[in-house]
Amino acid sequence: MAVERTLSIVKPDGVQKDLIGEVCRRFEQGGLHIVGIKMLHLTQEQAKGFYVVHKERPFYPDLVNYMTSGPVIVQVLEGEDAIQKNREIMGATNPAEADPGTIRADFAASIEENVVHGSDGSDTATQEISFFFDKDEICARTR
Ligand code: IDP
Ligand code: MG
Repeated sequence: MAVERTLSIVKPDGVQKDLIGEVCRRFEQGGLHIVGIKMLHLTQEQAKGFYVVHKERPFYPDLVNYMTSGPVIVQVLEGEDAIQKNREIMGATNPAEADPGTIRADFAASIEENVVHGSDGSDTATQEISFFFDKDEICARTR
């Protein structure tokens, strides 16, 4: 294992349900440290760009509308094996298939409105972090 950074998003449904603190608490209890965080209301252009990998999928227009329907929290998480660890804490995309005790099993309304995003690999983590954060917006933990 190595110390990694990954991108997390509390999606518009998670913010609407006042789950920001609960989601961050689960990351912190799981050993993931927040090293960058901000609230944004994504534009259509930002949401389309962020999810461009899914642009041919039938759910893409709905996904873009959902992700622009309200503000989101974007954050950079740091820790041992952070990319995989974040995915474990989130649970499977479809809440019906997510392990008990995961964020999505506990709070997601549907396969679309599933509360959180997390990078799925080291290349995507690097790319997704730089999509939202300048270098000086990420603070190394000095204590
Ligand atoms: P992930 O968020 O678990 O990595 P992806 O397959 O990358 O899942 O899909 C990105 C997002 O698109 C999902 O989190 C969810 O919001 C939405 N999505 C994925 N599959 C479907 C679907 O079959 N119907 C509607 N929305 C979907
Ligand atoms: Mg994904």
